[in-house]
Amino acid sequence: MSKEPDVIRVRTLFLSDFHLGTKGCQADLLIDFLRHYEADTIYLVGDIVDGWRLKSGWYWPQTHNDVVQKLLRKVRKGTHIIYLPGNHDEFLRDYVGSNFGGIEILDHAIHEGADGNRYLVIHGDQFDMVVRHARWLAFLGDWAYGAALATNTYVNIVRRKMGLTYWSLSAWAKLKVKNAVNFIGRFEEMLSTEAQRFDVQGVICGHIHHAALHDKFGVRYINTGDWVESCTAVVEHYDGNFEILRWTDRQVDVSSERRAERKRGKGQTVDAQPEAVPALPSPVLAEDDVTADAGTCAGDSAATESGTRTSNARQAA
Ligand SMILES: [Mn+2]
Repeated sequence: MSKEPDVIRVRTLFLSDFHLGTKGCQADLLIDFLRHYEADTIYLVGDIVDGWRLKSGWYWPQTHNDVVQKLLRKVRKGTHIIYLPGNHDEFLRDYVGSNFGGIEILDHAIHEGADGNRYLVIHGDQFDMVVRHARWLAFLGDWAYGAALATNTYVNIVRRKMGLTYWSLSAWAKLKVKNAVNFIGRFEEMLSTEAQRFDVQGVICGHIHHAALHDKFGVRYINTGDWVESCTAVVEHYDGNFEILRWTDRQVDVSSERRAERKRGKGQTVDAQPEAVPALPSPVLAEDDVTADAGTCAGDSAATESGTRTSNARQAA
């Protein structure tokens, strides 16, 4: 029962949006995933611990502890872990540059890919303000973009000091844009723009709970998804290929394997090698789904393909 599963070793793991400390966190699936994968480097791409929620009531079951222990054990076994705080674990931004139990805290990082490309790794909430006001910023030019980024940080520090909840981009998007697909597309475009400003070939982020991997905006855009609903992770294999894994699909396979194993009789070793689940192709929305409400944003035309899994861009982001 406690037999270690066959472990897949990858070059890098990118994980985000665990929201530990909330009931939504799928800690059991996450622990199962962490048992199956070992990596040279793990990037924790923000919203790992949900500090905003913890303040309004302590929720910290054993499984959430187990996730933390599992990560610390990996550090002891030689994995390099880099933690890039998000908006829900923004309290850690005060510790950027520090090291906790071997876990390095950074605001953002540049990942040198095995494919020879460089990737900006960042949670992504830094762009909420820009995504919201993209329409105006396009008029006002480059300085406004920088100003919006700075304002975003400032506003959230003030909100945090006042004990307010985090203002949610995705909740706003649902109300305001009617169609969250527009918002996902804008977010993806903003992050891709930022990668270009950093003069790198791609960006790897989280925040909107919508796993993705594409090159629609001139650079590679990779989103790690979340462990509240979609249970997704991004791996970089040693050959340089990136892949989105969906662990909920994998769970189905695990239980059917177990059933098959029981039927065949005990004592037999079943090859429990988890198969990588390929990223779902982004379904294309009907053109008339895109409402005129946000129609003037520069990114909207390209946003229509971003997919129908809009429930992933949840209020927790
Ligand atoms: Mn976030």
